[in-house]
Amino acid sequence: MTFARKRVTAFAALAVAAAVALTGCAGSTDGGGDGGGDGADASITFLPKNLGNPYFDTSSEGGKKAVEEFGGTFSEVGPAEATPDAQVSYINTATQQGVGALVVSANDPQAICDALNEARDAGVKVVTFDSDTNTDCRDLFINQADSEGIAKVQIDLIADQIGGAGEIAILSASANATNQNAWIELMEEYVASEYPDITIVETVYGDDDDQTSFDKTAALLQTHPDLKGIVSPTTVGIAAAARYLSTSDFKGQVALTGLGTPNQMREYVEDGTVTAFALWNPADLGYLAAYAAQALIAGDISGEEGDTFEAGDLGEYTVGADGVVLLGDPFVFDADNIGDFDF
Ligand code: RAM
Repeated sequence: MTFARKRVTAFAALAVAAAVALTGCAGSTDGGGDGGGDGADASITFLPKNLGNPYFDTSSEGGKKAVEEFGGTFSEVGPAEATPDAQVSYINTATQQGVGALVVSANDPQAICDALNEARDAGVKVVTFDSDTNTDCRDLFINQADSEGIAKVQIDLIADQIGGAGEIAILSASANATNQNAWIELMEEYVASEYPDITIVETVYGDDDDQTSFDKTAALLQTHPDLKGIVSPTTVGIAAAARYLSTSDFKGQVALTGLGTPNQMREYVEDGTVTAFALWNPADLGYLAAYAAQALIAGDISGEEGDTFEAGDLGEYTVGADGVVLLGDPFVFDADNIGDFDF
């Protein structure tokens, strides 16, 4: 219904944003935002769920671009594995260094809260992005898209790809990830209310690790011989599942969708393993998170509902309920448009 129209709008916005955000920092002066001037002491540390994930490489690129625009200092640190408390030591180090802000995607809603609150007591602003903590351990959460919309787009895609009936399974990231768990719960509710002929037979966890995700895909297909489709709401999971399917007898027989980056999924769309999947622009997400952090450091906002701030090329944003700032809508990629994107 409205989705087709949204796609067009989001497409235009993303194409422009991708061009802007991914050309690097060359020639970029202040993009009209008025954060400049008081950004000199803005040292901002990005802490993704783990390192080595192209999704977070791209969000950090966006963050770095923003920090360079407002004249702060950017750094990125993170653990090798996306486990619940692996980020604690990085948070403690940033606190000791007295950085201006931490920008964190959480592997667990609670496990890093004490460390984050110690950082805040020491004057560090805490912005979560992508995967939130509990609300009392951060100043703001930069949400990539409305969770209901993220759940709906993935289920509508798989339903379309399997003809609206049959067994499906979910290949998630790590078992405690706030973002995937919220989306999975909403996907289950949405299937129950909208698609009575679809059954979610199992949810497995690939831990946002390529090999684990690959192995879990193989196991799912063995365990459930009638499986019609897999939904993987993680860029690591969907790419590993696509790689498995692409050289197996299940290619073209078992549908796969979820959340992926165009660069990781391109070959599987081109070889017919995957027809369509969704995401937002991670570069924009990092860019917005960095501007939000800078606005907190500068004292332009405190994170209260109704606070507004300028996010460079992305324009003005308003803080919503529970300290959440929303980037935009998810976007669907398929064979017709995937060539337009490079991230
Ligand atoms: C992976 C991570 C990230 C998630 C994306 C969709 O890269 O789990 O948190 O937002 O997938």
